[in-house]
Amino acid sequence: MAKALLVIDVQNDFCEGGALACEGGANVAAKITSFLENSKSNYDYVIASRDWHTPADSNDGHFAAAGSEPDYVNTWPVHCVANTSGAEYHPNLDQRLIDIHIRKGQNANGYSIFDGIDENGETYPELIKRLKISHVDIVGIATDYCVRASALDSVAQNLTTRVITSLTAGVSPASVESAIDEMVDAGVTVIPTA
Ligand code: VGL
Repeated sequence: MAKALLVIDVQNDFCEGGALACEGGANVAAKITSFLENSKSNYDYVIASRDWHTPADSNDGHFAAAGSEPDYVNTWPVHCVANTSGAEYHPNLDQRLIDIHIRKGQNANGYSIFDGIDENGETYPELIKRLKISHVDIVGIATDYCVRASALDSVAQNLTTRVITSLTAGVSPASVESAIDEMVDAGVTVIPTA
C-alpha cells in the first residue's frame, strides 16, 4: 500500500507562451512546487509525466495534418516534441521534488500516464504494480485531457484516486466541467485542495 502524487505534463508547451498554452498553467506549476514543499512527506513517490511526441510524425493523428486546423478536441498543434524546450518541465516546477520521470506519447496520443514508460524502460503499469501503489493524487495539465485520462485509468485499475483541481489547468472551461462530471461518475474523488 503506497501513495503517489502524479504530476501530469507540467511542461512549457502547456503553459503561457507554449504551443498549446492552458490558461493558468505557469501558476499551477508554481503552486505544485509549494504544495510539494509542504506535503511531499505525505507521499511515498512523486511521479511526473511528460508528453514526449515523436518529431516529424502525426503521432497517430494527434497532431493536425500540415495545412489543416487543429480542432482542440482530437487534433492539436504540434507540441511537446521530444528533446525540445516545449517538452521540458516548466521552470516553476521544482524538478528536485520529482522521484520518477515518465514519458508518453511517442508515435501516439499518449493522454494517459498508463501509456508511459520510465527512464529505465519500465512501463507505468509495471512500475506501480512493483511499487505497490494503491492510492494516487493527481495534479497538472490539462484537467480535461491528460489529467482526466490518467484519473479514469487509475480508477479502472482499482486505485483510490483523487484529483486536486486547484493544482490543475484546463484547455477549455466547458470540457473541464464535463471531465469533472465524468471523473466523479467513474469514482474519482475530485477536491479543490488536499
Ligand atoms: C494534452 C491536449 C493534447 C494534455 C496533451 O497534456 O492534457 N492535452 N495533448
